[in-house]
Amino acid sequence: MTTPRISAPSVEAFSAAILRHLKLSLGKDPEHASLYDWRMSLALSLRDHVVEPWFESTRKTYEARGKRVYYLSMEFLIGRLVEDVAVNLGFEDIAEEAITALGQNYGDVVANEPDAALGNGGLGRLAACFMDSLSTLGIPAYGYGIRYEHGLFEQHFEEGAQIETAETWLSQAHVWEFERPEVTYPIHFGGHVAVEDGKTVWHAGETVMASAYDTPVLGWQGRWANTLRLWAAKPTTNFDLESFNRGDYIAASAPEALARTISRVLYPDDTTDVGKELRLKQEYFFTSASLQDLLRRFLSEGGALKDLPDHVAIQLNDTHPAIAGPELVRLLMDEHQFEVAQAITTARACLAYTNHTLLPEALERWPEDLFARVLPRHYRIIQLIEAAHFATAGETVRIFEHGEVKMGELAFVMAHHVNGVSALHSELVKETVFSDLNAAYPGRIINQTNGITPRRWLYTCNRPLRGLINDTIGTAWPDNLDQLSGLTAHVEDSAFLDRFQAAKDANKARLADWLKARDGVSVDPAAMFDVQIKRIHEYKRQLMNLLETVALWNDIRANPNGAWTPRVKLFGGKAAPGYVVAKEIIHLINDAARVINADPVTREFLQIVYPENYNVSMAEMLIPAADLSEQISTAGKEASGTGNMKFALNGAPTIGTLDGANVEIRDCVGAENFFLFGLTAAEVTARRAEPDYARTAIAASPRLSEVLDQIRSGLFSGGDRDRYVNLVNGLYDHDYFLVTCDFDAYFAAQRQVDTAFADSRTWTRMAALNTARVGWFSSDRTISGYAKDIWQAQSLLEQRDA
Ligand code: 26M
Repeated sequence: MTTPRISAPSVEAFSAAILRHLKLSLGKDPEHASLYDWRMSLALSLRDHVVEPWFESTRKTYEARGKRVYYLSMEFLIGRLVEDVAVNLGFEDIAEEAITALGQNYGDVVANEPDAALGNGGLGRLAACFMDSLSTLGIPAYGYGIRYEHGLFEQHFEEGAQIETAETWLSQAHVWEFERPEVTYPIHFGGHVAVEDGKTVWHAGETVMASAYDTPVLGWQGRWANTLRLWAAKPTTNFDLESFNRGDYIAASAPEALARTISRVLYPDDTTDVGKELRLKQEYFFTSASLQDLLRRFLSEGGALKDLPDHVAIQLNDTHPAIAGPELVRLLMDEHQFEVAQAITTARACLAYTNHTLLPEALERWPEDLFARVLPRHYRIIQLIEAAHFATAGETVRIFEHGEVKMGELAFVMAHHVNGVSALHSELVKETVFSDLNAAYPGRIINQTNGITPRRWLYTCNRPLRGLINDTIGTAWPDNLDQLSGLTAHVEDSAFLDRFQAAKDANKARLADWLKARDGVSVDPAAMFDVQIKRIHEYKRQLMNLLETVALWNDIRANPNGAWTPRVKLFGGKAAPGYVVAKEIIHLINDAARVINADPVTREFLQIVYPENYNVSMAEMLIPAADLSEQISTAGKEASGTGNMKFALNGAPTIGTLDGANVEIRDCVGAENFFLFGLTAAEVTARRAEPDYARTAIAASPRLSEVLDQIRSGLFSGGDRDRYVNLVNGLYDHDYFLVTCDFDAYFAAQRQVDTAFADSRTWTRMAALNTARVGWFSSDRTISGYAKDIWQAQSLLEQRDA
C-alpha cells in the first residue's frame, strides 16, 4: 500500500476553512454566497494544502542538482482543477462532505469552474496528461507555455451551423495560479543586425516583456508537485508619456497594444492559420522567455554553460517552439561568447522534438521575408545551422526551400532525438516526411507511444467503475495501471460482470440526466451509446459516420419490424472557424439529426445527438457513458489518438481502422474485442493512385449512392439543394480521405457491432477485457519512456512502497 503523504483535515476543520475563505477571501457570508463563491472558497481551501508539497518538491529539485525537464508547449488543455486537486490530495470525500454539510451540492460546485481550455485538442491534452505524470513520477519538470487571455472559442449552433464566441476564463479570478511580477524577461522583435567591433549585434525594433504566472501541478497522493509556468505579454513601458504630451495619443499607447495582442488568444486552427505573423511572434515570445528563464536558473545555481546538457532536457511539443534551436544558439553566442559550432552542439544536446502530424498542410513553414523581418538575428543563425547540417549530412535536405523556412527540418536538425507518438506513426515519420533526414541521422527518430493519465480519465471521471476496480484488485492501480490486468481473472464471473454493467448503466443514466438538464434532450439509456468526439477534420471522417447513420435509417425504414439494436449516435467537437468543409459536416450532422430524430418510424431505434461546445469536461461525462468508441480515421493520418485510449480504459470497445495507436490498442485488447475495418495505410496509398477510385466505390455501393442522392436532393436541408452540393461533389471528385472506399466495410462492421451488442453478457465481457488490457496506455508509462530514452532524467521520489 502506498501511504498518502498529506495528512487530511477533519470534515469539521475543512468546513471551517471553507467558511473562513468565504468570509476573508470572498467577502461573503453563507446567506449571500453564490455557487461561484462556494467554488472559489473550496478551491482556495484545497490550494492551501498544495503549497507545502510544492515547496518541498522545489526544494528537493534544487538540492538534487540533477537533470530537469522543460516541456515547451503552445498548448496545455487542462480542464477543471478542483476535483483533480481534491483527488490527488486524497481529500475528495472530505471536500464533498464539507460542501454538503454547508448545504451545497458538490457536483454543482465543482461544475461551476470554467475549463482551462488553453489548447485545441490532442496535442494540448497530451501536454496536460504529461504534466500530471511528471508530478506523479516525481521527475523534476517545468511546463512552459502561454497564458492566453482567451482559450479555445465557445461553440454554438444556430440553425445547425457552428457559431464561435470568445472564451473568457480569466474574467473570473484563476485561483490556481500565482502571479510572479518579479519574473520578467524582455522579448525583442524586428529591427536589424549589425557587426560592431567584430561582434554581431541585434538592434531590435520593438520589445515586449514576458511575465510569469505559476500553477502548481500536484501528482497522485500529493507526493510531488512541479510547476506550470505560463507567460503573459506586458508592455515595456505602460505608456509613452512623451508622445502623449506631444498630442500623439495613438503612438502613446502603441507599445501596450502590441504587448497585449501577443498573449491575447489561442489560435483555434491547426492548418489554415499557418504562416500568420502574430503566430510566429507568439511562438518566439514564449520560447525565448522559457529559455532565458531556464538559463538564469542554471547560472544562478553556479552552473557552467558547457555542462548545460547534463542539467537541462528541453522537449519541443511539435514545431511550435522550434525557434528554441536558433534562440538557444543566439543566447550562447551573443550573450555568452560561444563559438558557432560549440553553441550548436550544446543546444542540440539539450533539445528533443516530438512530431504529432504527417498532414502536409499542418507542417509549419514561414515565408523567408516575414521571418527575416520579425527575427532578423535568428534568420542568420538558421543559415549557420543549415551550413553546419550540410557539412555533416550533405545538401539533400534544406531548411530554406522555395522561399520558406521549414520548421520541421529545423527542429529535426537541432534535436538529439525526434519521436513519433505511436508505433505506426513513428514508422511513417521515418518513411515519409523525414526519410532523407532519417538516412542522414540514423537512430535519431524513435517512438514513444502516447498515453493518458488514469487519475483524470478513470479514477476521477468514472466513480462507479473505480469502486468496482478497488473492490476487485485493490487500490494501488491508479499509479500502476498494469495492475488492471488483474481484472482479467474476473471476466467469467457473472457477479463481476453484473457490477461492470451496472457501473456502465449508472454512467449512461448520468449522461442522460445531464443532456436533459442542459439541452432538454431525452435519450434512452438502454440504447447503445455510440460516441465520436474529437476535432472535426476530414481525415477523422465524421462524415463517414453520418453517412452510415443515414444508411442505417434507410434500412430501418425499409424494415421497421426488424430486430434492430437501438442506438444513440453521439457526436462532439469543434471545427476551426476558417475550415469550410468541417463546418459543412457539422451543419449536415445537425440537419440530419433534425430529420431523423423526428421520424416516428425509426425513433425507437435511432437518434443523433450533438451537444454543442465539446470540451474536456464534456469528455469526462461522455467517455464513461460510451458503449462504442469511434476511431475511424483514414489509415496513416491520425498520428496516435488519445481519446481511443480513454474509451477503451472506460470499457468501450472500439470500431476503428488500423491507424495511430488503434493498432497497439488492438494488439493489447485482442482482435476479438475490437471491430476492425477498412484499408490499411499501404492500401490507402495504393488506392489513391487508382483513377476514379471514389466514383468506382460509389457506383459499387447502392447504399452509399442512395444516401448521397438523399443529401443532394435537399432531404435534410429543407429542400435546399445547394447547401451540401460541395460536400457531396467533393466525395465524387476528390475524396482524398477515402470515405467512399471504406464506407461498405464500415457499414458491415457496424452490423457486427449490432449483433455483438444484442448479446449483452458477451458484450460486457468484451468491455471489461478492454479495461483490463489497456493499462499500458498510462501516460506514466509514456513519461518513463521519455525519461529513459530521451531525457536521461530520474525520479526524485524515495523508493515507492511496493
Ligand atoms: C499550427 C499552426 C498555427 C496554429 C495552430 C497550429 C497547430 C495547433 C495544434 C498545429 C497542430 C496542432 O495540433 C495537432 C494535434 O493535436 N495533433 C494530435 O496530437 C495528438 C497527441 O500526440 C495525437 O494523438 C493526434 O493523433 C494528433 O492529431
